Amino acid sequence: MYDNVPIFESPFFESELSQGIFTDEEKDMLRRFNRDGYLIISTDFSEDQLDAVVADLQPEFDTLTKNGGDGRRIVDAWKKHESVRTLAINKEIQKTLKLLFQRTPIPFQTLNFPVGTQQKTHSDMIHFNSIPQRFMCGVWVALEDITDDNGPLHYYPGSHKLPFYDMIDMGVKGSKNTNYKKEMMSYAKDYEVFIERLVATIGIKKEKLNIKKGQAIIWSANLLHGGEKINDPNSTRHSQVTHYFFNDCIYYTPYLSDIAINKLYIRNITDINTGKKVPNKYFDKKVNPGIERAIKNDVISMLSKVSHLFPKSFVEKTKKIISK
Ligand SMILES: O=C(O)CCC(=O)C(=O)O
Repeated sequence: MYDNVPIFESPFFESELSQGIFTDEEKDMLRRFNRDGYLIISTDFSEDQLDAVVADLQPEFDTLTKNGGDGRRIVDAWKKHESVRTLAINKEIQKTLKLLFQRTPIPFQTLNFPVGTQQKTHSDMIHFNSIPQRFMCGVWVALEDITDDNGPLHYYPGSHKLPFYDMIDMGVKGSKNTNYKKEMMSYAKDYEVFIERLVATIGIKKEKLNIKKGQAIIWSANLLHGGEKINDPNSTRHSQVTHYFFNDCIYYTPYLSDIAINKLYIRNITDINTGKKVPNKYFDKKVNPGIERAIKNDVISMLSKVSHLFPKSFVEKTKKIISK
């Protein structure tokens, strides 16, 4: 077994499946996840639990809309609303994720949408990746029935098997995106355009997610997906996505990183299950958040430029302290 590759992504998938202890039903789920990169599931949420999320967030969506925002998403509402947290920490969903990835899931971010996002096609891996790679997924829960009218989610079955396209493939230095505005511009201009062209060129088939209230889709890190056009402008499309990493990894943001020059934008994630920070780990050893490392490198490089103004021993000592 190669534990540093999620089993469904393994080039030796069938052989690994036969070595593990799985029921026929589990093998079927793993085979579908391996082939398609997504899985549509039923959940055990009651109507009341689903409705509570919508009711709790409605005032915030209203305020966002009133203040001129597009009112399309609330990030990390789990911190304030138990109803949102309840969906994110659901045991049955996490049991399924544990089966699919053979590691313990860590819910680390929630997004809530009142209407269709019409978001361009992307792979979540550009936002969230792990080392070892691909220990990440999204779980999108329908809080009402989803049809072609209210801007359903779309996805490309099997697209998780495509290579992962990082910012360098677009000719962009991710770590140069040092503020939010630059980040967003580069994401739209470089990344989304590249993926749009990729999808059109290789001609893969798109599917739209028409599911019922209470159903959910699990997508693997590299599955291409986005939001369809809203056909009914008066429609709502309440939904919640929870993003999950898995234990014992480094968690980082590829579109802000340049690994080759040691600028790894490591995330400092919180496990929504426990409310506690999760250490980044590489082969069982803790690793500090990389943005700190990137800053340290910049400070050292600046110091080197003015080092002739100071005694050598002082410069060396300062570099040592910064590097710790
Ligand atoms: O809900 C949608 O329309 C898109 C959501 C999405 O792409 C995401 O959360 O990564």
